[in-house]
Amino acid sequence: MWPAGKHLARPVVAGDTEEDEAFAAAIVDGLSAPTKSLPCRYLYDERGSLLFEKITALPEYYPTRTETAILKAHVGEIAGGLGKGEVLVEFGSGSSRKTEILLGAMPNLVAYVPIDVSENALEDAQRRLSKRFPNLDIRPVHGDFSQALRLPAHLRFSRKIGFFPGSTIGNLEEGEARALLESFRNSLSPGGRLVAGVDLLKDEKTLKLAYDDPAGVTAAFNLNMLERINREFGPAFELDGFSHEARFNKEKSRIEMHLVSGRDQVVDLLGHQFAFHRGETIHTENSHKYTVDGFRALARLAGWTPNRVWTDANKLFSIHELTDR
Ligand code: SAH
Ligand code: AVI
Repeated sequence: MWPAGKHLARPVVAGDTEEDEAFAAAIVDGLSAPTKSLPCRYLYDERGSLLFEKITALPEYYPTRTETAILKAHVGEIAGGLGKGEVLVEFGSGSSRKTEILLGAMPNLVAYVPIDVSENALEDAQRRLSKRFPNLDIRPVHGDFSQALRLPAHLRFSRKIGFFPGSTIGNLEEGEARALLESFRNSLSPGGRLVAGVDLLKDEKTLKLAYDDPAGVTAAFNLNMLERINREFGPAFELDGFSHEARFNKEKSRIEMHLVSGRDQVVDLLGHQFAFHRGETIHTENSHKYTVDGFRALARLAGWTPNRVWTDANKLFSIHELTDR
């Protein structure tokens, strides 16, 4: 039996899930294109989520500690008056560490719904949070946050607050980012509110160091994409044949992560032969950097009303409050 995916020359294997099939199809599509790429959400398997957590503690990776400091400094304003009878929905929740700051200031929340593609990250976060907040109803959703939100029946009619920290919005192209903010508005309406963390445009040197740290943790995070493919569908990639590169694309105001082929090589994967010439890359992630006004304009295009904005003194990072009215 053969799957329906148009490029998928691979038999369905017993035990394959829909998720495996979607990943396999994305690999074949991405590596068959003239400019090779892989969707960045596949960076986050169990190992990828652990490596991302290590990135967040690096001295060069300023976003996490800066956003955390902004949240701590302004939690009264950000969360004040919110939470009573409401559901907090977090998109791409990962470790939910920043969420703890908000949860501490929202004692009357009805439920917390973390959504993530990384099952391990969701499980670890639930374990930790249920110890710290034993009375909180935690309802993890394992899945893609770009899909329409389906809440358990008893929560469907509660007012919803969205939380989208980490500048994960920056990982989407402009059109996709607008569509995602629109879909969040639909999921959170009526009377919805979104608190979103957005990394700000800054000098190239700071940006490149944040995405190419000397300890090589970001390189390991990026190369884990190939290791994951080898684990799930391989062996296919020779890991010494590829290296990590972080590029600043000034025109598009973004850092790009690439995996660069160090030699001419052919990779045998999923019934296909993917040819790489020396220097050719697989584009694995974009991380767009916004200005405060640029993000507010994008939010408006998605139908939100931008309200308050909080930043740090050095204007490295911003937190935006968007309302649905
Ligand atoms: N919110 C956390 C984690 C940010 S890392 C923080 O601010 O530190 C991005 C997170 O989004 C990861 O946990 C990753 O697994 C998740 N993610 C990425 N793409 C996703 C998608 N399409 N749907 C759901 N989760 C996604
Ligand atoms: C999750 N996301 C916003 C991170 C970022 O900064 O774009 C992922 C990351 N990639 C490399 N380092 C961190």
